[in-house]
Amino acid sequence: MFAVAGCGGSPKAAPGSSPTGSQAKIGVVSYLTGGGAAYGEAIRQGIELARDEINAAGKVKIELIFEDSKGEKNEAINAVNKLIHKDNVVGIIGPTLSGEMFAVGPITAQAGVPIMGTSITAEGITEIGDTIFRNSLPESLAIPHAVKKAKEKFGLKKVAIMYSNNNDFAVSGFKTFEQSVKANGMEILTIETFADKDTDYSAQLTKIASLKPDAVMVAGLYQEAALILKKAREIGIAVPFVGNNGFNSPQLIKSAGKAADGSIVASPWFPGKDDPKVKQFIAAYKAKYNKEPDQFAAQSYDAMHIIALALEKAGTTNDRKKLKENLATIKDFHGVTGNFAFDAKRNPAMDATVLVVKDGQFTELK
Ligand code: 1QQ
Repeated sequence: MFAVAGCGGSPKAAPGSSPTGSQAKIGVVSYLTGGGAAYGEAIRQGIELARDEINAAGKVKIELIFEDSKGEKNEAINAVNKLIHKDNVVGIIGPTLSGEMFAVGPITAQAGVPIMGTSITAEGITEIGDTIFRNSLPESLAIPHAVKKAKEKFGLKKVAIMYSNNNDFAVSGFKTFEQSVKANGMEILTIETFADKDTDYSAQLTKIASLKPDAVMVAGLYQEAALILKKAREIGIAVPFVGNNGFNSPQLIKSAGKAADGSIVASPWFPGKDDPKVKQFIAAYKAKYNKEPDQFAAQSYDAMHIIALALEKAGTTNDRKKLKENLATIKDFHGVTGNFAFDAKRNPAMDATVLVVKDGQFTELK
């Protein structure tokens, strides 16, 4: 099927490596068009800003090849196959969604190509194979913070939970919510499901309203979450909403407007941090894109720098195995999302801040 790889004029690569050259070719699979494009766009911008800085510093030269997955598993699979077999990339950043990584992870593991998610948070991701990395905080580390903080702050006793049941990240987030709510001694009044791209949430929310919960936990992406928030506020559900990683895009606030106020979410990114590195990143991002970076931009910016550092340590631009081995050794990286290290399972070990949307802005929930 991939007989085309290696012929057609491109230099032939040794097995397990991409063609020799002074630039390291990195593939990026991102959700660039469609309902979740604000995630992918932020990711693309963070990576490109980091690439510019890396190339200007000159220790390693990076060439990026972007592929749009449209948030679809099949598109992500096609993209990854092209990047591995046709473009001969040394490593891949992405994809955007956990479901996409469950689809492409086994392909990259089989090919021995390191791949790093910058936004992927479901349980079980790095277990796919030892070439799979992520610098995004798993839900199992983020959600419990948000649930605990919300309980303390708002005296929560009984909650409702909603989640998208055809989205791997949301299903995983739901399980973590459920455990976390129980661990904090709260009662679950009801569990309601929906599906990605649903537009009508009246049935679930009418039921939830009748049960009078102290808060609603939602595991989903911003497109669906924004509609849920709007409908909930419209029918008089005024309680806090605790979201998972899907809530971390400012697009949630843009789409839901006032209805987003009172949304709580944990994130490793907080632009108000008193850290010169964070300030410098925000200034550079604003200068390049004329807007504030969000969590997804910050995580992908860090990811690109982490990969460049690993390439530098490995002394290679094309050896996939060396890149993989050196990535695993990164333990002391200080990024804009905080102090970063890969743990033994190639997940990040880092802290989260609990945020709440207030007057249309993410602020720290203290
Ligand atoms: C995942 C996520 C999404 C919110 C990324 C956009 O965390 O799919 O794992």
